[in-house]
Amino acid sequence: MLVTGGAGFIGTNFVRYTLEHHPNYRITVVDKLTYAGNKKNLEGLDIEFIQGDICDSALMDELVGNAECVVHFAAESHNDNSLCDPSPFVQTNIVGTFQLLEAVRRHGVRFHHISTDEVFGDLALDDPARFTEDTPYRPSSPYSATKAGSDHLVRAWIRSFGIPATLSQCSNNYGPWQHIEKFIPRQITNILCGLTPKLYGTGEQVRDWIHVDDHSAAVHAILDRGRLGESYIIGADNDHVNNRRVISLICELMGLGPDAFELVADRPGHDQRYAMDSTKIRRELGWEPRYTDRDTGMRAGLEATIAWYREHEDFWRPEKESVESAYAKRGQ
Ligand code: NAD
Ligand code: TDX
Repeated sequence: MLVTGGAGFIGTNFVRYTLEHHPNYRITVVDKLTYAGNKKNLEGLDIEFIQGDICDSALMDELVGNAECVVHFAAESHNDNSLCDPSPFVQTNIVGTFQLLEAVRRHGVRFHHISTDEVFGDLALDDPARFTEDTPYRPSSPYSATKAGSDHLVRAWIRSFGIPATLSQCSNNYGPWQHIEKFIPRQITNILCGLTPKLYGTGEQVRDWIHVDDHSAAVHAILDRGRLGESYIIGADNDHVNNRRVISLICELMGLGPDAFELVADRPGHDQRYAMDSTKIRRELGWEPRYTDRDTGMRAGLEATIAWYREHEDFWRPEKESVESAYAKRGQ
């Protein structure tokens, strides 16, 4: 199995999950090691690691040619960064995916493309609808537009060239090894550093949070039993929890009052609500998230995540100051 972007947040968790639950795979990770990737995340694991760029067509040809399947996580992944400089997003998310698809076409290898809920755009806060596999694409940020572009390429390569591929669109992930630029680890590490947690705008926005291990399990269900050519939505029914509730819960779990956060400048073009209808993957493939209970599911996942960041200061401390000073320049 070739895992692209395996030194990032979800890739690291997926590699570890695979080694534990599917030890029949031999894993090669290819990762450019951008600011978001860290080779130390994979230290001590029985895998092959190659530092490389998915835009490098010769390297992708060689690695894909040696694999039986490819799971494609590598991407520029942070919305706020895409608002400052979209160019690496176009390069990696679109051109990089194109290079992988061409290699997959040459070698006829099984390909799974990791996409996101954001390709569907957003819902109004009072809209009870959920995204399904048939929801039209309507991305709103440079990040989500480039992810939508990569999905379109995958679908075109399936239809035009018959590559053996599947796609999945998952909602917001949380868990260990997530970069501290992202919402949940940023607030946890702020509190650990004695800084005030920062909520964009009024915090009414809704993200359908899912624990990263549930995402990994869903990807394996698709690899094992998914129908070629199909897309699968992955979500854990957390679309009743807004950002304000999440930040309050983190404050409480870390011994602060529920209002111990500050409101900061909103994200331009901020998507309001994501909500996922994951009926298809549950019915067809029998996948179920483990972190689901409507009242305590996120609490249990957050408690474990907070404990992980407490115990792994070496993962985040070296970058904390520079991440916060970049946010401070933007009033966030
Ligand atoms: P991340 O930013 O933590 O990790 C991305 C990894 O890709 C890093 O290790 C980075 O070094 C590597 N990378 C970047 N450009 C590369 C290139 N040109 N060549 C090779 N490697 C490169 O991202 P993440 O949160 O782990 O997201 C992984 C995937 O899951 C992305 O495709 C993202 O769109 C998707 N996704 C993320 C979420 C989420 O909540 N984080 C939700 C749904 C889908
Ligand atoms: O400090 C913050 N305060 C805050 O209120 C940050 C960093 C974010 N936010 C808000 C913005 C969003 O409404 O929290 C929400 C989550 O923000 P991010 O962690 O930046 O995630 P989001 O923009 O929703 O995108 C994430 O989910 C979909 C991932 O980063 C994407 O890669 C994935 O595709």
